[in-house]
Amino acid sequence: MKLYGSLTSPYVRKARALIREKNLACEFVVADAWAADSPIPALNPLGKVPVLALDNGEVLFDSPVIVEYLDTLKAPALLPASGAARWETLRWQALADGMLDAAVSRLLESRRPAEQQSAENIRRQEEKIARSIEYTERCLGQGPWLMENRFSLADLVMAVALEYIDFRYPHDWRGRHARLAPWLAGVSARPSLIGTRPPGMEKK
Ligand SMILES: N[C@@H](CCC(=O)N[C@@H](CS)C(=O)NCC(=O)O)C(=O)O
Repeated sequence: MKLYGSLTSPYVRKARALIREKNLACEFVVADAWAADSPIPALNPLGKVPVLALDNGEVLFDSPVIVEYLDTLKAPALLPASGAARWETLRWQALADGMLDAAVSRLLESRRPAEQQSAENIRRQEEKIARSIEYTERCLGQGPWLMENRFSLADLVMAVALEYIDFRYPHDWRGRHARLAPWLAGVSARPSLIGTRPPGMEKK
């Protein structure tokens, strides 16, 4: 099994961290989706990473599909198999992915030539991120995990999203969300997250 992706993509990091959590055998192939000679469009018509190439020749994309597949390979499952806990976990993943989409969109907009940038688009993306951080803190219980009494996919994907926001859209969200900050510090201290931190990302 081979996972294709870049060291900085947070969508790829979700899969890389899960592979470490579950101690799966998977080769990591560094591939830049934007490069002219990238192998990615031949594997994924959308031209995006991550891509997971299975030993039987099948190829999986995108990150929610890949993490769900990887989670089935070895117990214990980080995504509950059924019931309310499953939908809740998938909703956390949808929120985390949406936060990443907003942070990426904001970053790409801010990298356009100044006269072509849309301040309105940047503001909309920042509002999505602010509301999502607020929502996450509101849902956080007293324990160290987002769901039930154990570490789950919800914690992993939300930690990846918040650390990516620190990396690409640094701002003082901790000042207004005093409970979320220690929660993130706890989850991001896991070896799976330390070992997949992008080059240049500092520990908060
Ligand atoms: N929804 C996709 C998003 C993946 C994504 O946007 N990856 C970026 C890297 S961070 C990419 O490959 N971009 C290349 C492109 O958009 O052409 C997923 O969850 O896998």
